[in-house]
Amino acid sequence: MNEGMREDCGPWPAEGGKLTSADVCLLSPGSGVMSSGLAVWCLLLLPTGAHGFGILPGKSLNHLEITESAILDTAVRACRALAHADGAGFTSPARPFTAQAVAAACDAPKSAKSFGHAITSITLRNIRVDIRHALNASFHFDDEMFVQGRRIITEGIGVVKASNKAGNFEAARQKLGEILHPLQDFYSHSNWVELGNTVPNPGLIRPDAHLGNMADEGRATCRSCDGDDCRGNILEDVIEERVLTSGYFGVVPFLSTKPKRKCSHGGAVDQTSTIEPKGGINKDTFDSSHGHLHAEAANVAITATSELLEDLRAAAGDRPFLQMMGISKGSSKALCFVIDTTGSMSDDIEAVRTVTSSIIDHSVGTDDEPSLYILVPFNDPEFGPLIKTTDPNVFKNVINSLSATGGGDTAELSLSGLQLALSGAPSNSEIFLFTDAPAKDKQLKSTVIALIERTQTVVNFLITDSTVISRRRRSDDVQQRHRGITASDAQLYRDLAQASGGQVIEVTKSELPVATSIITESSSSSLVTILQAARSPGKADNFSFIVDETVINLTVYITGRAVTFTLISPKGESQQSTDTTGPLITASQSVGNFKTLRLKREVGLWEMRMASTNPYTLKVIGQSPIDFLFDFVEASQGPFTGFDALDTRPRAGVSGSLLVSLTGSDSATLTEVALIESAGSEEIKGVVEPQGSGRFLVQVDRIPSVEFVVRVKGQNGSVSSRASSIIFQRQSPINFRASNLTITADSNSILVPGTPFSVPFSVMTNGTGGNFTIRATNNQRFDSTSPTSLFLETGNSTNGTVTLSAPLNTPSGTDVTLTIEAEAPGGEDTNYVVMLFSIVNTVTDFTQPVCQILSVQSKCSENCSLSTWELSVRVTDGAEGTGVERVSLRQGNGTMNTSLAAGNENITLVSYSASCCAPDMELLVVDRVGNVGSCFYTLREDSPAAISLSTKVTQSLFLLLSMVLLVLNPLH
Ligand SMILES: *[C@@H]1O[C@H](CO)[C@@H](O)[C@H](O)[C@H]1NC(C)=O
Ligand SMILES: *[C@@H]1O[C@H](CO)[C@@H](O)[C@H](O)[C@H]1NC(C)=O
Ligand SMILES: *[C@@H]1O[C@H](CO)[C@@H](O)[C@H](O)[C@H]1NC(C)=O
Ligand SMILES: [Ca+2]
Ligand SMILES: [Ca+2]
Repeated sequence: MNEGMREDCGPWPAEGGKLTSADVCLLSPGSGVMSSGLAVWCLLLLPTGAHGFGILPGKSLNHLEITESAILDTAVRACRALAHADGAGFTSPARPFTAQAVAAACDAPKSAKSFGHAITSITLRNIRVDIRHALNASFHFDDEMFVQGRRIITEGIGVVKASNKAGNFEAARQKLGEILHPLQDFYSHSNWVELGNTVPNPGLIRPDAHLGNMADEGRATCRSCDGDDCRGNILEDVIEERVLTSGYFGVVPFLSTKPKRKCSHGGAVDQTSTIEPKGGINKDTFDSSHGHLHAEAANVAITATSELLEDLRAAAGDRPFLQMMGISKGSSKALCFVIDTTGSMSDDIEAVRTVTSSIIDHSVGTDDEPSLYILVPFNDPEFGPLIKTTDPNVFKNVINSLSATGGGDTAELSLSGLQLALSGAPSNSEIFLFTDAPAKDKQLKSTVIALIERTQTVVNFLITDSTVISRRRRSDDVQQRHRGITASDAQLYRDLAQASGGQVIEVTKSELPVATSIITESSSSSLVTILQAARSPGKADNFSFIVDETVINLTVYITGRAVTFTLISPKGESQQSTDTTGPLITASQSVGNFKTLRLKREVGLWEMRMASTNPYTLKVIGQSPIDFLFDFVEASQGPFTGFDALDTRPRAGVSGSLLVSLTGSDSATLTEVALIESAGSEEIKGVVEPQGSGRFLVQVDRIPSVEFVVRVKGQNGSVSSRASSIIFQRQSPINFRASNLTITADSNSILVPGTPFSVPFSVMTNGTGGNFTIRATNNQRFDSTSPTSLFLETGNSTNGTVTLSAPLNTPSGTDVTLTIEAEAPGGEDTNYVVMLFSIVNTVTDFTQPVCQILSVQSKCSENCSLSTWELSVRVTDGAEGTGVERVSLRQGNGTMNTSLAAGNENITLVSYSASCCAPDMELLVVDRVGNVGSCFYTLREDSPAAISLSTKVTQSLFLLLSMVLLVLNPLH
């Protein structure tokens, strides 16, 4: 691993063995001068018109960039370690790293999109801290809030580790983003850098490490700046005695809480800096009070971020850590089934078994292998649990063990099952729901739609024997069950499918095995949506779509009865639905109401003229590496500019913003983003502003009041050298809705099992007032209380509180998705807020496991390759510890065995033997709550006869140091 780091770092450094930030490979490449600004407050200083996160090319380095840079670096190290552990080679991508290049280097090229999603999710949570907690000093290490800031970070680390351990990666990402903010702010807002420190403060991420010598309440720390020049405003004795302080901050003029003779944050917004001692000490940008130290602060912040990530990586293990980052082998997609297991479903379950086996057997070891398998069974009155595994054989067994029984009356709990799946599947998944019955839990419809919109997940329904009601009724069904789905029952499923851009496939049980081909296709990696539309009631309409040269396997799905169409290719050839042969459709399949057409590969503008008066849906998909991700974001209303990702519907009829990322190509660029009304063709185009790293901020004048989809167009730069670079088109399959209601809730806390947890929220309407229905639903079936209605007056906001209680035995790392909905009188307008909370038991174990040498044997001779050395070590977690969870070899290529001590399960015995040519070894020891220790042993070359052994128990934090030691004392 140190070898690897050197590769990335350029010449490995270190004068006098001291690790300085300039030596660490986490710096941006080739830049003697850092670009610029730890932009917490720097956003503020941007001239109006420069929207976004403060990224001015070549100028500023903000939270987003610091975070992304550290994530990319840490992912590369984890991938390298995994590759080496698998005996494979690893080629580091060229700097500067991009998500695309890192995913490719990790041998997971299909993960570009989910890696991009993870980075965005983490960084948006980081940025949110400036918007939601702008004035909470603890989140920014302002006002000398060192202990409080450290508590936010260390508690958060515990949550991230528990969530990772439970495989709840989205919860881990959100918490991680939130705690990286104060971690990074520390280096900009405190005097750590002014004290001459060039490495991170270990006390910030470890509760048992010393945070430093903090200034007393009454201690004077600053004098006024000399005009604009704030260099040297920190008092000399503070520097000499290495006393830690930070700037005070306040935005309200004449209401400063700054004690006498303390430093201020500084800058135009900070009103405390106008009071003696004037000026400030922040290093947010080059223009800040201490802007001359901006580059130093930004560098240490990157290193600190990487160290925190390394600690999480060591606690989780490389593979789960990479999963948290969205990087996994295979398709990087989940195969997700929600299955009715009531009495009549045995044929359907059999079809699921067959298609699952076929997908697994054909894809294992390929890029199409699902990275995650999810199953949610539902019945009546039972449903769930959600079963999640990365092991295809485990999943096969789970599917094989399903049987069809029970269910009572006809209707079943399909939406409860779907709610579980939507809360447990990664964002941007595709879910397949199998049933032959109507939903018994229709009241969950709006909750399910909220989850579809927020997770951007597609739901397909495979409904069998929906048209056989009369036959079954006449027959003497043993169970006397009235199977079948009426038109209105089916409409519920159609509405949900339509909201998500999925299909409702209605077939007989015997036809189902044919229809499952859609599952096989959707599980293929790099599937993109080019067009998705629906007309209900049906009407003749023309749809056009652009096919670019990166698209293969162009496929059209049509659902609907007796739907006719004419297809016209870019070259003007045409083929009708009634033509059994023709130039454009290379293959087709029709089963039930579902038609699949494979199109000839032809680049350019295609047209589909639908002629049906029956309701229909049309979807055009293909395979291409180029895709996009987006979130609705909202400009901050607070003192700081910036954008916050919405957990709600956007506001209807007013301007709005989207943050769009292109994935799968470093050379692609976005040229157009349009919101298209789903039922018609009205388009609202946005203004696209590049933000760097493949991100674009899009401003639209108006978010439609009716359902709409998001379509992007762009150009793939890699072909722009060619005379005619073809534009690409992608569409989000999800149909979004906006609302006149605003609903806000704080989503920033941790649930403790057994303790009721309050979620205050407020609702406001811009439309007509009245009595609004309130619904609070959670996917864990935790007890909850909430108002059932609230009276709202136009323009005024009304508050309510939801209380959630997690049972005492809820395991740490569990998460719960809470949806709070508000529905206008008459039901025309609904908004919601979807929140994810982690449940964590109070952590009392803050110490890492320790190692103790039992014996060393070395028979090393002159020729090291002829001799071996052996070591045995005992690892324990102390009397108060949670116990040793995992021991792994971090360095050394010898053979390691571990066992539990006879009669004492709290002691892990490690035996290690290696060639004398490999004299170093390092153990990583992790306890059950994720405290990481590392034990390093080396045979010194200078005394080969009498082996001297250096033992050092280190935290992962000090790993870099021990690696430097290794590099400085080369053995060969
Ligand atoms: C996609 O196309 C390739 C060749 O172009 C073919 O080998 C493959 O089977 C197709 N995949 C699907 C799912 O149709
Ligand atoms: C919001 O209010 C406007 C004006 O009252 C109305 O036209 C529009 O349909 C409403 N939007 C939604 C989503 O209800
Ligand atoms: C409220 O609605 C009016 C008219 O529809 C619109 O001009 C205004 O911007 C809306 N305000 C908000 C906060 O949505
Ligand atoms: Ca039933
Ligand atoms: Ca411990």
